[in-house]
Amino acid sequence: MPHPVVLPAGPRAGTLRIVHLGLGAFHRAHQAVYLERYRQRSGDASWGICSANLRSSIALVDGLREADHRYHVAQFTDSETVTLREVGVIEEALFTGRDAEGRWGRDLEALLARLADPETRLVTLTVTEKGYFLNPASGMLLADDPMIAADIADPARPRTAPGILVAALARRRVRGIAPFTVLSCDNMPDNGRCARHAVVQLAERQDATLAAWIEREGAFPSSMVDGIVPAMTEADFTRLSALRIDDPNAVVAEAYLQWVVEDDFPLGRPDWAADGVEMVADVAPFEAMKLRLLNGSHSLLAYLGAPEGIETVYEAVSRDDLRRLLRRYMLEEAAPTLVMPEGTDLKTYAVSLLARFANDSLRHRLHQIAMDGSQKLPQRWLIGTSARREKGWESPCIALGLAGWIRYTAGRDARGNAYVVDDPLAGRFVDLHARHGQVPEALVGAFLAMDDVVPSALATDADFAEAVLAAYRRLTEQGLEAALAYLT
Ligand code: CS2
Repeated sequence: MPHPVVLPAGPRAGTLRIVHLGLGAFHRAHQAVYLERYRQRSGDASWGICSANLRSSIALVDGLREADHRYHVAQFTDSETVTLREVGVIEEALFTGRDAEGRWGRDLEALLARLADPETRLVTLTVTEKGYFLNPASGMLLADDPMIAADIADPARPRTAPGILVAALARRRVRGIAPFTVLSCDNMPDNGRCARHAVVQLAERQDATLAAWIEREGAFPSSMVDGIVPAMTEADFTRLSALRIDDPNAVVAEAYLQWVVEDDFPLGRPDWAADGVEMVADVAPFEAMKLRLLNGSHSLLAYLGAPEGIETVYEAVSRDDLRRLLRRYMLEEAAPTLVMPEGTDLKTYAVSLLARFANDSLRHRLHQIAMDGSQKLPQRWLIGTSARREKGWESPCIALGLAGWIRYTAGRDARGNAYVVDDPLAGRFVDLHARHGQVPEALVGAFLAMDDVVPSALATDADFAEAVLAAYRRLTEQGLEAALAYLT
């Protein structure tokens, strides 16, 4: 491939009106790229980002500081076509997680001061589903979670995203500064409402008048984000080196990006519609479409493919039977549960997803997607499946998917190799497999009875349970190929 030119970062002015919580690969390759485009086009540098990592990536934060907060994004359409850009909109990087010595909150005070600054207008979030600390089924705050309990006990030294937002909003209220707008960019339906719930419920534990003020004055628009950004591998760094990008903070992503945002920003926002951000009155149809079709398909591939030793999305969709499964799932099973956004044709969208999954320049690992299934499955599979069951319709693809998930959570692949099941409920999975692993009926029943994951209408649906059990038996006794052949 000839060496493509690197698009240089735009001008910097140093006004940081945006604070981001969740500095990771996705943020660097998605929201930051949109803002970079905005800055380059408009010349307006007043919307810089202070981005904070709340968990474990101290090396990333320090790496960005060393690099004057500039890094590269390589956007691949396929292995032949890449756009390389330098991004400079993140002008401050902070770390508030736990360091190697177990100490929390190195830059916490700097982050809280930044959030309480009247210049800060907007807070964007990519803290993943579990970072909201809400019960996925009921939407109630997980007040007994040790991290949330720690924030309730010591509100001035918060560790969680909701805790940090509450502490900062309390400072603003005392100083007579209006709340910043909170824009969730996580893969959940009504993600703005989730952010509001988490923050208001946590504030209620501390100060009812603060909670009422946030509820009344705060804006929490929802947004749908899309862009495939796999975790970086050594091979990615080597590939970038060959393109003359030697940057430890670089990110490889697909070229495709979408961001649909509910337009509710009392303190203003970048005028970024010309840069591809779609401003709408209601994000819900976009979010349901993307979660059920894209993320729902991803999870099917992950739970069915990873235990078979299939490593990546690309490898998975190179198989005819898995590609057929996705087509059937999207076009027959998910389609009737969706009201598509105006102007978007479901079949065209589904076909474009299959093409994106077949991008041979990304190594998107199935185990990465399989992470946190307990938090992801309700919105990806189960809400749509409940709607189908209400109409008496079968859902064979999702029944097989659930069978795959249950099998995946055992932590052992078809060849007997162990892998880590990364999920907040992993301890419960171990327990269920230890107790019921030898009796498929009991095991499937126990998983479907997890009422913080599976909606009650599905949990009590005997026909559906039977379909999951039959799929589980087929999968574990006859293997994936046979289970898929039975379906299609
Ligand atoms: C994936 C998403 O890891 C996962 O669960 O399904 O990260 C997916 O790649 C993005 O949502 C695409 O926009």
